[in-house]
Amino acid sequence: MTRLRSALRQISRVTAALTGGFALLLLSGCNKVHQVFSLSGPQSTMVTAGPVAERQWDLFMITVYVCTFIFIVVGAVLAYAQIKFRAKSEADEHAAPPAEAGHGNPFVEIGLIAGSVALLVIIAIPTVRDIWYTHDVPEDEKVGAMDVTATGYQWWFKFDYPTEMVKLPSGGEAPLSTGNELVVPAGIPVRVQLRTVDVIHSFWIPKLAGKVDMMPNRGNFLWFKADKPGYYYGQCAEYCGESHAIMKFRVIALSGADYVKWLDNQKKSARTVTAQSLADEANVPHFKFASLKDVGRNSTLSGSPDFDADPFAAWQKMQAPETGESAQLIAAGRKNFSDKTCITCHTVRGHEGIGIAGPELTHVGARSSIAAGVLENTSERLHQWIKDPAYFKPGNKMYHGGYIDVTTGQPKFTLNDAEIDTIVAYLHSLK
Ligand code: HEC
Ligand SMILES: [Cu+2]
Repeated sequence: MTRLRSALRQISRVTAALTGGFALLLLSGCNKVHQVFSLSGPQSTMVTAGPVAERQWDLFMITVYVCTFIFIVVGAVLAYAQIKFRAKSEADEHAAPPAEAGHGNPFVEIGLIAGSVALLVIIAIPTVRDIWYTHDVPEDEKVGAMDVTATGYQWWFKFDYPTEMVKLPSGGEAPLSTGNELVVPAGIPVRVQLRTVDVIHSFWIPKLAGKVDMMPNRGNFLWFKADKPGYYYGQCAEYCGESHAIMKFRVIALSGADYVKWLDNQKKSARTVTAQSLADEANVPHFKFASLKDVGRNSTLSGSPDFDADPFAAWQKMQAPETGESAQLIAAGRKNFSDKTCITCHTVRGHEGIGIAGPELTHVGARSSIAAGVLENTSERLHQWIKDPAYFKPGNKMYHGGYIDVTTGQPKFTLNDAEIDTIVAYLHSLK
C-alpha cells in the first residue's frame, strides 16, 4: 500500500509538470512569452511571417487546445478518483475490499464515443481545409503568382527563375540562376518547384512555409508568401549526409520596386573591374563596407556582429561595390580563379567560370552568405572558406574532388594566403 501511495504521489507530480508544460505552450500564442523564452529565433515556427506558416501554426495550436481540453477533463476525473477513494487512515486500507468494478453504463459509453468523435472532427475540419490551402496557391491569387525552381545538392541549394532569361556568352539563353539565396517580391505568392540531383532533401523556411521533400525522380512543390520585405532563414529538413545540419539557405523578400532592381542587376553578366571602370564609377556614391572584426576560426560560424544585428540591412549593404577596390588585385584574383580550377565547377557569367557542379557565382559579391547559409559573406569568412572548405563543411564536394583527388588523396593545386586574398577581392567585386 505504501508503494501504491508513493506511485500515486509520483503520478500527481508528473501531472503537475505536464500541466505546466501545456500552460507554457498555450501561452506561446503570445509574443511576450516568445521573447522571454527565446522562442522567436531566426528559425522559429512560432513567429510567422506569411500566410502558409501562419496556417500551419494555427492548426498546431488548435490541436494543442483540443488535447489540453482532453488532458484537463481526464486529469480532473483521475484527481477526483484519487482524492475521493483514497484510504484516509491505516485502518481504512485493510477495512474494506476494493469497490467492485461497475459494468459499463451505455449512456456514459456512447457519450464518450460521441465526445471523442466530436473532438476529432474539431481537429479534422481545419486540418483538411489547411491541407488544401497550403498545397497550392489559392485560385484567386494564381494570376500574378511567381514560379521558381529549387534544386537540392549535397549540401547547398540552387534557385532558378524559369521566366527570367539571361543571355549566355554562347549566344543562347538560360533561366536566371542563383545559389543559396532566394530573392522574391514580398506580398506575392511564390510557387517553388522542388527538385534534387542526388539524395532526398527537404525544403523548409520555418517562418514562411514547409516542409516538403525534394525527391529524386519526383516533382514536388510548395508555395509561400512573405507578408513584408525581410530576411528569412531556410534549412534542409531531411537527413542527407555529413553536412545535412548545415545545409541552409536564405530568403530575401523585397518590395516590388527593389525586386525589379535586383532582377535587372542579376541578369547582367559579371561585373568587370578595371582601372578605367573604377575611375568611371568614382562619382557614384558607394556605401562604406563595415569594418571587419577580428573573428577567429573557432568563434561562432555565423559570427559577424553586423549580420547578427540586422541581416536584412547587411544584405542591402552588400549590393553596392566596396570602397577601395583595387583593379590590379581583382584582375589577379580573376586569373587565380581560372588557374586554380575554380572555373571548372562555378559559373561566372561573362567571365571564365563555366562549371555547374557548385553554386553559380556571377553575383556572389552581392550575397550575404556563403557555403549554403553557413558563413556570412565577409572578407575573412570567404578567405577561410576558400582556404579550407572541409573545415566548415565535412564531406563537401568542393574540397573532396576539387581541392584533393579523391582516389589518390593528393592536392590538385596549391593556394597560399596572398592568392586567396586576390580571389576574395575578385569574388567580392562581383556585385
Ligand atoms: C569540384 C568542384 C569545385 C571546385 C574545383 C571549386 N568549387 Fe567552390 N564549391 C563547390 C561546391 C560543390 C560548393 C558548395 C559547397 C557546399 O556548400 O556544400 C562550392 C561553394 C563555393 C563557394 C560558396 C558559394 C555559395 O553560394 O555558398 C565559393 C565562394 C566557392 N565555392 C569558391 C571556390 C573557389 C574560389 C574555388 C577555387 C579555388 C572553388 N570554389 C573550387 C565546388 C567546387
Ligand atoms: Cu539536404
